Amino acid sequence: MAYETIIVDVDDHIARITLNRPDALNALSEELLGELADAVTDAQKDDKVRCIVITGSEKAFAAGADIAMMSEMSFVDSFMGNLFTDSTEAITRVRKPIIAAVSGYALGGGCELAMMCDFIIASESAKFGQPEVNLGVMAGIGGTQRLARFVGKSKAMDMNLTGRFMNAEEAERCGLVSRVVPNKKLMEETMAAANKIASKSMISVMAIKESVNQAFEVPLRDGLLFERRLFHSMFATDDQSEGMAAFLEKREPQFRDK
Ligand code: DAK
Repeated sequence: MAYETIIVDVDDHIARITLNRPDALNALSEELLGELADAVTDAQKDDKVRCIVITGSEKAFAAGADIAMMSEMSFVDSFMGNLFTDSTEAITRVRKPIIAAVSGYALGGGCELAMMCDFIIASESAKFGQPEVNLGVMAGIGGTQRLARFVGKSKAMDMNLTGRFMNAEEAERCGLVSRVVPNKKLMEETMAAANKIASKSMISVMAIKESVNQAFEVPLRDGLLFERRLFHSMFATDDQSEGMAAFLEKREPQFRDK
């Protein structure tokens, strides 16, 4: 499908989606988030795709929701139109893993989009922030909720109340990003991680994603039961037999997603 605000490349089992509004530092418009939702939904349906990568430019992953667009909006427009809800829910419904590769600014909705992904790999130049307070508003798609779960109450309050930016080193230290890599290596390292995931059994991969996400939804006892039952169910798969046999036979497993 031809898109206006994103670029999609599917290669080697990886769908790589690049946000592409360079003149506005990839600010999130309704069109961009709608196209992104379509692209990840297509990637979910495409049997070739085993992992999804969302990235931006060197200067900006995304500098937030489009302020020019929002400046024209009333409460009624925002409430009745339910702005960004369908598109962001479509992104979080995807069952295949999504990696955010972040360079430069990931602010407001940009930081929130990165947090909707399964994990974030950041370049040394990455800057994260929830500066909506500077605009007389507040975060609206996870900046108070997901960020608090990632980094704890104190830093989530600090980021949201002061609007300050956090650099990559601080973001890694407090658990917002999984790793920081040199600027020039961002895509190489991210694609290596995506390829590693793509080589596993998709049954394990998708079950792991569901199970980790349960940790943020249910009490520990329920989460542990969910994990244990999923673990038990793995013994109904050919990939479990193959994975364990390959280990014992000292060879690489040939997973078939069966
Ligand atoms: N929206 C629109 N345009 C943006 C933009 C944004 N968020 N960020 C940057 N741009 C545009 C600039 O206006 C400029 O355009 P021209 O003037 O060249 O036409 C161009 O990108 C380059 O930006 P700068 O000239 O400002 O570049 P600098 O390097 O000097 O500064 C910066 C980079 C990232 C520090 C600065 O651009 C900046 O502060 N940007 C705004 C950051 C921000 O406040 N982000 C939060 C936006 S509010 C909702 C849920 C969530 C949200 C909304 C609704 N619902 C549930 C309904 C989310 C809200 C937000 O994210």
